[in-house]
Amino acid sequence: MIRWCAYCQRYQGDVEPLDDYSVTHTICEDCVARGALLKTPPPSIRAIQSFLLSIARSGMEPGLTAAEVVAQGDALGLDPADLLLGVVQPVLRQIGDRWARSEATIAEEHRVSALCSSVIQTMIAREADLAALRTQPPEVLLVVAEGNQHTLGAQVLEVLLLRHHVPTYAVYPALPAHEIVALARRLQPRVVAISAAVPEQIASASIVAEQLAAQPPAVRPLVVVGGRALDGGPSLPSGSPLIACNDAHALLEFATRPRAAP
Ligand code: B12
Ligand SMILES: [Zn+2]
Repeated sequence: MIRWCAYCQRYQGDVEPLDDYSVTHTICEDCVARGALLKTPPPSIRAIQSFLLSIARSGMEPGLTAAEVVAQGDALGLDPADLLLGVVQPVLRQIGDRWARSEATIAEEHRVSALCSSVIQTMIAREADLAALRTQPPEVLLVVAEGNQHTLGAQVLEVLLLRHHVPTYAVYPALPAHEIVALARRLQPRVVAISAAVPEQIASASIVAEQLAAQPPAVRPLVVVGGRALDGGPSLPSGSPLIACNDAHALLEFATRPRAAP
């Protein structure tokens, strides 16, 4: 289930059962601290649920445009990162699950993915100050693992990193391992974040991590792999320099952590 704070309308992460895409409510610590419990909650959770359904329906019928999705998110007062993580992401997961159970057609999945992709691009494009962070020397090099056709997760991460003022150099679609290594040597980011969707794609991320482990400590990045490839639990060989982590907020923490001492 997708959990939102009913008071401040911020996304609070998912709770079991994860394949249930209904929106449930909670109250976040900040709102408790502000004494919000004593006030009547706004009728927001139903609105978020029906917003989610109207995006999902765009797979089958003429439905919403990206501009309309962004405008409705604004009208509901949603933070852009919450819109992407708490609305767009569950819509994509749900269509994937329905497709895996043969309940959705490939055409439906493509339509929903295309709509979500343009919502993400619209979010990036409209934040002029974020664009500047894309041109600075990057703290994070964000790439898609060799062979991975899934780019939307990485795009959501890009928005999240930029909104947290982390200079980010992102490349989609996928890159071969040797190009990721060459880019990392040239750009010298603090973190190389690699998005992988199926377990076989972890091997190329391992190659990147092993090659970059030879860099001098002052310019040696952390190499992190994340994405649905980790669903069955990360299975990295012991001693691998590759870090497996699927938590977007942990990535922010890696991006701001000081480099290892020489
Ligand atoms: C859209 C989609 C596609 C589209 C991708 C379009 C595009 N431009 O991205 C297309 C049609 C191309 C596609 C193809 C395939 N897909 Co597909 N796809 C999906 C779907 C529906 C949504 C994925 C998505 O965008 N989610 C939303 C984003 C925001 O979430 P995310 O990707 O999980 O990313 C978040 C986190 O994982 C994390 N994260 C991601 N990367 C990283 C990296 C780091 C460093 C960190 C810290 C965090 C992190 O942060 C992101 C934001 O929160 C999922 C269904 C699902 N339930 O997820 C299947 C899914 C991912 N696909 C799957 C499969 C099997 C395939 C195919 C192999 C199918 C086939 N037989 O042909 C192919 C080819 C895959 C390939 N070679 O890469 C499986 C993967 C199962 C697995 N892990 O083993 C899924 C889960 C569907 C399913 N239920 O079986 N797919
Ligand atoms: Zn709250």
